[in-house]
Amino acid sequence: MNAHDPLAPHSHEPNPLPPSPDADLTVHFPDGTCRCIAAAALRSLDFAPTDRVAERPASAEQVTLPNCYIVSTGHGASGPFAFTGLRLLDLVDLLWKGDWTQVEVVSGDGFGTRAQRRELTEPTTRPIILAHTLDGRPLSRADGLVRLIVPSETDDALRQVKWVAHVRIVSDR
Ligand SMILES: Nc1nc2c(c(=O)[nH]1)N[C@H]1C(S)=C(S)[C@@H](COP(=O)(O)O)O[C@H]1N2
Ligand SMILES: [Mo]
Repeated sequence: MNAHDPLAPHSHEPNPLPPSPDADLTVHFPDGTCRCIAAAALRSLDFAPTDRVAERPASAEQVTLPNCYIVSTGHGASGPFAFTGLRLLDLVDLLWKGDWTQVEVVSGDGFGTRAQRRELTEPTTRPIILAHTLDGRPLSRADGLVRLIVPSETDDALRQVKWVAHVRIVSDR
């Protein structure tokens, strides 16, 4: 158990330093199992079908969101950026067919956010994505490597999680 809960409110002073060179992502399932996904597989969408999900959902594709800003009250904003990545919803649908109610996304430096199922499934042209590409180029480790982009969050950048290390699919039921 971490001394500090990464999903609890935290300071919005950004951490400029990547926590580790390792960028692989661990996806944790509601049944207690987990699966390691290489950052490269997010780009190619070439993960082997699991025993849980036989086929890739028709919607799984790379999405580019133009005009993204990383806005932080007190220390300015940067952008516009075009981030490309996989919808968080598509990652879940690719890997888990059972019940789920929310998804927690936590970085290697202990910073995280959660999204409720409703937020992920509502139709929108600006979905939450796991971005691996910034303005057409792979995200550098310093820029986050794999970064959650939440277009609806335009305040303290608290949901724009860099260095995503864990995606936890949670079922309350
Ligand atoms: N992993 C991680 N992600 C993070 C943070 C952090 O400390 N660690 N800080 C957040 C905050 S408060 C801000 S303002 C932005 C800063 O993003 P930037 O470094 O790309 O400007 O990252 C957000 N994402
Ligand atoms: Mo921030």
